[in-house]
Amino acid sequence: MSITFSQTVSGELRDGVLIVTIDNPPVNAASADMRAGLAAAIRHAGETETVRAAVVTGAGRNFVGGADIREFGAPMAEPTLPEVVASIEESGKLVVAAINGAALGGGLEIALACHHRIAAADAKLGLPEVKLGIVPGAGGTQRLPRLVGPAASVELIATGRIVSADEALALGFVDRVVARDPVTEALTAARNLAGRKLRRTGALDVSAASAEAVEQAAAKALSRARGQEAPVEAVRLVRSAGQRPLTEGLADERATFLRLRDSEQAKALRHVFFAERAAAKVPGVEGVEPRPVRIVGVVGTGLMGSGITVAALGAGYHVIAVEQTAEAAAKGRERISGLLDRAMQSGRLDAAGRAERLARLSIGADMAALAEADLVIEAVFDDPAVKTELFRQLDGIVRRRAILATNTSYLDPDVIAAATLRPERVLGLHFFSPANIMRLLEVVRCAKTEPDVLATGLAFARRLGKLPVVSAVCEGFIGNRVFSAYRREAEFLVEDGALPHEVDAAMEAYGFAMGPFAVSDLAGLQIAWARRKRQAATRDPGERYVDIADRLCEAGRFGQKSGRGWYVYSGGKRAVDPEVTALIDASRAAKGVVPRAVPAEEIVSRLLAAMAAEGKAILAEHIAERDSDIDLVMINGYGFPAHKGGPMFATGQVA
Ligand code: 3H9
Repeated sequence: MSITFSQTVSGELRDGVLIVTIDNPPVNAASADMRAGLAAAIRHAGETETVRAAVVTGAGRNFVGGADIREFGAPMAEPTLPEVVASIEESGKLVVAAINGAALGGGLEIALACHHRIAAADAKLGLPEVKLGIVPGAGGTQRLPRLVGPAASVELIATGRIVSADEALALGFVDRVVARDPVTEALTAARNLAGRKLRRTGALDVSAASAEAVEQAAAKALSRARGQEAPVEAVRLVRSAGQRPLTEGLADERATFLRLRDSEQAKALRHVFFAERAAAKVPGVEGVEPRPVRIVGVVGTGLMGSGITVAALGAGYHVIAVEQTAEAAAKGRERISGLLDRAMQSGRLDAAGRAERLARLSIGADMAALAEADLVIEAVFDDPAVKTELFRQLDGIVRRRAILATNTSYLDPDVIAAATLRPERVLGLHFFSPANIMRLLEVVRCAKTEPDVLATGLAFARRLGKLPVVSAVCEGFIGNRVFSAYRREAEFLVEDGALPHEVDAAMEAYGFAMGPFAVSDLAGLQIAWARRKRQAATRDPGERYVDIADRLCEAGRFGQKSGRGWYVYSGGKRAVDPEVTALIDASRAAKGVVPRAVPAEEIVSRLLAAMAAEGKAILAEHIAERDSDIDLVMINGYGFPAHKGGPMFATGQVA
């Protein structure tokens, strides 16, 4: 017999056990209706004599994806999640969580309050609240330490890391992992455990951990938190869990959660969360079936090509990599194995994984090998003649349905596509370096790219674990174009009177890992110099132009690699170089500019405004689909701090 507790929660009594199913698509979020239904179900179990125990599970692929983030802007309706969670923990009847899929945030908090937890092997568990600029608000910071200790809790909660069911079992916050159907297993557990003393998580002591371990976990998590408040608060709350009664810890956690929920950082991170989901919706491609891709061809195994190869191998593809000569191919193989070695050193890969990946790679100097590939990505030198010739050649080698992608940063992919007989199968896949690590992938829709070709590019990017953002064709696509505007304004600031290190310091204080001049030095000044020279003939003479970077290049200062650029480098450390300051002075004097002090606030606001203005132009030209796509590109490809929401959000341009 089925019992309806609310629109999203129902129950079924089986052999004295009430199976409570949460069915609130798409992710079973803890909405007001769901909370009311779950509370009613637990009450029903407690009050009904024929019910010996309850099992809580989710319908579909998720257990509970967390609190309903869409409700965060409005006042919370009763019952609150902490109230529901408390009613589960305090229930007089056994409650077992059958974790069938993702148990995240408030979803995991529900599970932690249950008296026993059984997870499906493919379930994902975690408290990712810090990624939304908040801390767990329904007991996560107080109950997790009671199950796994403070050091592991600090690591999990302050980073928001999501773990597999096996890891959750090893850590101690699930009791059992089953290959299939956790509900059946939970029913058995419910029958076995019903009537015995309930194990209430909140009543457990926080195990003593070495202060050093907690300290280390906190330092590591916070080193990546630059300027974000939530991880700091998460660490504080977890630390306090063992030092005061549960009720006090819960009250502090709740107050902190409510305060952070309304913070600017949380608003910005919510924007980023929904921006990522919006970016997946590409007009004209929804419902379009991608072409099957099993074998990926990569032309060129330099820095980019080898990174792309490693990313594709990591996603399970077979890769055919091609170089111009056998020697270059041998070097490419070395580079690729080197990247895999590094992944092993950092613990991301084991020896068996490395061997298995290399077994899926073939590398040589024969272009004809690409006849087997379903998708070929070129990552050769960014020269128009080289690329168009290559595409012409590839056109005659690959299968009819194979897709051709260019990784160009600045060349016009429409021109490259036009060199082929089938431009409709050409698109841009603009990876960011290092391509095996960076999450952003600009998927460039050329004038003639067919919808299923674009859909294939998007599906490929997702399988690589990347965040694809679609861009139409323009000089630099979304990212480099906005970044150029940023860099240009940074140079205006220097010409006006700021010094490069002052500009960098202001942006680093804002939240960037590196300011624009430090980034230029890291990337190298030559590519931008070449581009400026290319554009010189068509540049509007009335346009403001700062020639300091040209002077630096003429002086052989190409950035960090040459030991000198905007800064001088020794032992990897940057320092202000008086020679550069003199060069800047001379350039200002030549233009009759009297330098003035530029305050940090002006530096930040002008640089944000420059990015946003370019973003608006990009939208007006239909290069980007939506303002939030621009924010995602700048956050994931250019180090814009996520907790500031991206340049469009930060300047109030987002609708
Ligand atoms: C929290 O729990 C606070 C508590 O501690 C305290 C409370 C008091 N709410 O990602 P997908 C939407 S904070 C509302 O593509 P998948 C999403 O926008 C929360 N909506 O699916 C999208 O909508 P649309 C902590 C949500 O299968 C649709 O669902 N939890 C929520 O690839 C599909 O999303 C998290 O941070 C939500 N919580 O992945 C987990 N979640 O179709 C956040 C998703 O209109 N969620 N939506 O664009 C996830 O990580 C993934 O969605 C999940 C499923 C892994 C669950």
